[in-house]
Amino acid sequence: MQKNINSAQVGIIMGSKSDLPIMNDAAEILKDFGVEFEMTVVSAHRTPERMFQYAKDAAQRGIKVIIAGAGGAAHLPGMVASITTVPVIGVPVKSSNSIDGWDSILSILQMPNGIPVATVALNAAKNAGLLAVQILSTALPELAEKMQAYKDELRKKVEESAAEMEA
Ligand code: RP5
Repeated sequence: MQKNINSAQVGIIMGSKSDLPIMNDAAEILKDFGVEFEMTVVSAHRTPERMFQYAKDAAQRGIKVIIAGAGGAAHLPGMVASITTVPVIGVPVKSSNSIDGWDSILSILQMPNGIPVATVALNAAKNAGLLAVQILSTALPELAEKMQAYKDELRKKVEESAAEMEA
């Protein structure tokens, strides 16, 4: 699934290989939902030309959603969003160069008007994967059904916990 670049619906990119342990959570969700994706390293600061090219080509390669993770001075999601019309979900990573995570969060969250990035919680690549599935499912009823089943499962688990606690 990950290697089939041509049919990938979601592009997962990250500023460094060191982000992979966090970003893998997005990949796992996409695998669970059967969504084709690609995954690679694109650094805004260390490979700006690569970042530009990735963002420039994404739409015409068929990418529908980009999930971009970075830590510290996390400029990757915002810069990619400035270049492409593809929606970008930003994952702030608490990386080795992050002071406490807030730098990553605010670098991704505080975008200027006109260039939105859908920012998830710190290290919340799982939610980024789920949000990507939800975006795609607006045009894919089968995927929407799977998402409904996922939510039903969450509800059941909470109801079970409540019943246990109340017993
Ligand atoms: C960011 O710097 C990357 O996204 C990563 O979160 C952080 C540290 O990168 P490495 O020094 O581990 O390559 O650009």
